[in-house]
Amino acid sequence: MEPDLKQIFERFASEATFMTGKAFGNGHIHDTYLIVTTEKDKDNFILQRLNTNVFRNIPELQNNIERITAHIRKKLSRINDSDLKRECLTLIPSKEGSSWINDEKGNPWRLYIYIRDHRSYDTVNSPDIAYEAGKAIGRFQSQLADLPGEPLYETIPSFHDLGKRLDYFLEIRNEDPAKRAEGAKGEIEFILKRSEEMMIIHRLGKSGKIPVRITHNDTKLNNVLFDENDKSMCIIDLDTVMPGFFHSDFGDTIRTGANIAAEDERDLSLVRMDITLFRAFAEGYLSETKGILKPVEKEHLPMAPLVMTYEQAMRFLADHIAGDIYYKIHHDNHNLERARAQIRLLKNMEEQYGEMKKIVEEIIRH
Ligand code: ADP
Ligand code: GN1
Ligand code: MG
Repeated sequence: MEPDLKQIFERFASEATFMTGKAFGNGHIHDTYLIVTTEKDKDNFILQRLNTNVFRNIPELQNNIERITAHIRKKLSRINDSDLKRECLTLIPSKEGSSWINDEKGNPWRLYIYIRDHRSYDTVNSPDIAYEAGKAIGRFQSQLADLPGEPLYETIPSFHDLGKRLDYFLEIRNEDPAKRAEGAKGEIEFILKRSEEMMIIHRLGKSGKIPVRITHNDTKLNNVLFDENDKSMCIIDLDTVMPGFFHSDFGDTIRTGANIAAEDERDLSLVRMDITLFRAFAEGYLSETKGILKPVEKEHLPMAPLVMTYEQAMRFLADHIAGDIYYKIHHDNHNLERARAQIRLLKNMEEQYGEMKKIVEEIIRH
């Protein structure tokens, strides 16, 4: 049954009148709705039913987001001409003063101001947009580098812990609950063959050589919103902002943004990383972070997109084998197709790895 969006919306202190509500965006995790309001001079809103299968502790999750947005807003408010409603997510409290509510079935919901007049991309073909996205990720990381207080709550434990991801992958392959392992033999083999090589950043992190930072951890291109001039404006989807390695963010933006095909492209001949876009992302990212990155972090940046593409291929494949229990899917075998496209992308990155290293070295030298 469709949720009663009007009734849920009215439990928040938006001071605007509900006109329409409809499903919105291409996110894989939450149920997201755009709420259009009657008054011309008031905001529209994004209402989300949170995925409690993925996020187990909603109070801690929301507490993280309150802290993150308050910190960024404080920084923006010191800059002339900042547009606080467009450059940072704004949570609207419920009428009882909490940043989320539970509906009668116990499902949690939250409300954000809709970022008006934004542009959003699943893929890009313009180096200018790639540069802007890289810059936005770097800026976000540096904005949060001095977040006061306790470490952020780990909303999904071991989210980018490749060792644990691999353990789960092997477990689910052995268990094979949906009897799909046989049909994905080649893909499974591909993943297992690279398990040692792809562990490099993870190992350096575990041994303390790569520092733990505050990172976004889900820097898919469509989590960066752009303004009407294609300047990067706001980073959204803050649910996984928590301790992590800078590499995850750099790597995932390139995995999604420098791939000229869709994340789930079925025609694998279309899937490849555009090296010009890679350069633009790296230039944008490093323009904001060159001063804070340690030499060991810089040295391993070129490997980050490969590692994140590998991790994503493994995650999609594991979810296919598990019987599609994590990601929203739109048709049968969707997770397998996604995994295949990521595998193809990784192969293509492997071919271009030498060039990627040269480009990063060049940018750092200048
Ligand atoms: P998911 O975790 O499911 O990806 P997101 O929080 O990323 O959920 O939201 C899904 C989509 O909704 C985004 O990709 C974006 O298009 C849109 N969206 C989310 N929040 C806002 C906002 N405040 N303003 C405008 N669009 C938004
Ligand atoms: C999910 O929430 P969304 O759609 O931006 C996932 C990411 C994956 C991505 C793959 C919390 O991102 O980790 O990289 O799908 N988010 C979570 O498309 O698992
Ligand atoms: Mg998202």
